Amino acid sequence: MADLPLTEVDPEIAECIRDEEKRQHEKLRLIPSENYATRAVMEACGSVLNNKYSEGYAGKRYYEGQQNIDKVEQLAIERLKKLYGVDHANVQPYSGSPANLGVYFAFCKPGDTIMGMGLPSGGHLTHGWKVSISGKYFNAIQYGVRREDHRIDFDEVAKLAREHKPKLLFCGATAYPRVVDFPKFAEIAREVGSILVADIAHISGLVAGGSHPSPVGHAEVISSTTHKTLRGPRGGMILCNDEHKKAIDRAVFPGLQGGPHNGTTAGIAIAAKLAMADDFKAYAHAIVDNSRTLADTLVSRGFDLVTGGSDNHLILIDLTNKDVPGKVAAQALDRAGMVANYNSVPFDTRKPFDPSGIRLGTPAITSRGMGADEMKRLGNWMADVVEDTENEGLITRIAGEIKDLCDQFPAPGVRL
Ligand code: DSN
Repeated sequence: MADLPLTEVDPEIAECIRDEEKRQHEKLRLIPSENYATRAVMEACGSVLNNKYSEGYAGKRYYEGQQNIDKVEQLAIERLKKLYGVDHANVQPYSGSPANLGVYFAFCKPGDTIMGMGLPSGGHLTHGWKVSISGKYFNAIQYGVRREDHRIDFDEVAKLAREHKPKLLFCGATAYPRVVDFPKFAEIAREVGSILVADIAHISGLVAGGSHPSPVGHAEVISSTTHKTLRGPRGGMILCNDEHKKAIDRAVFPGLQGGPHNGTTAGIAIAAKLAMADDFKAYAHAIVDNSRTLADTLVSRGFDLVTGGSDNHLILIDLTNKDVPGKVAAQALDRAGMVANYNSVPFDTRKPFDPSGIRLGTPAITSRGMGADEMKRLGNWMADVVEDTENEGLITRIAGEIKDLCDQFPAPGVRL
């Protein structure tokens, strides 16, 4: 069995993968944290690197046979250092949540005070939300956005920081459609003696490509996933200056994890190399341009966007004025070939599992090469569906039009 292809060994799983390839080809994938990893990244993830254990760091491993793994990890580290202009990179966190746990473990003890953006305002679970270990093991203080414009409330951030003096101040979000003002956060962190952590999971590709300001020089520690706008494998990374290198490395291994996933490490190295190429800059800027065009189209069709628009890769729509719950809208959009996720909006009066909004973004459709014309068509299709969620005739027609569009823009890394 060991040398037989998947289709023979396990036809059921082979069929699931084929169906997923078809789905990823024929739908417009709008979940802002998703993308298409390049074919080279996928090859590395599915390679023999999967077979090797390598606890430790290059030159200091607990297993023999690291001749190739050490090279892979060093390439990933050196490329990320160059790409982001930092002293050090740890590429071993299994994903974004373990990366953030690594940061906590490097600097905090249980019960210490930390501060981050609340989940209902667009922050991540691991920034101190009460159901997450970050909210249970630490004294987590949460800041939010202003009620009037849904922008980060820096008066509140400064007031809470002065009052609680958190050891770590997290900035960065999962559902915030605007630029994160890193210098402002850094000023507050400096004043109260906190370490500023920038979680750039959503925007690491935009930062690399120059379409979002960089936190380097402002945040002492930067955490991220590697598979969102950066377009690498499912993984995580922590970037820092030399001062924190030892603490971060120790926290990730042996503090938190065992052996790194070496195929992923190779994928990160490839993604970092590709992110240094000129066409990546064009891609990163196109993501933002597309998001703005899509936001404008949606506004012209009467949608109420959180903060009124977008200047990154992400759009958050409050559907209250359309009288359609987020879940109903997201399900109708999926049937029509547009895959977004239902999402709470700031000060939502509905429950998180049945919220008022939908969240969408342009990374994956930009990776397919789509531009302004496609964004305008998309915005109008979305409006038609959300305004008539039970019209299955309309939904079927739009699903067909979307499939035709998708046929003209092959998805990278997806082989049908
Ligand atoms: N919260 C996930 C997202 O933004 O989709 C990432 O962890």
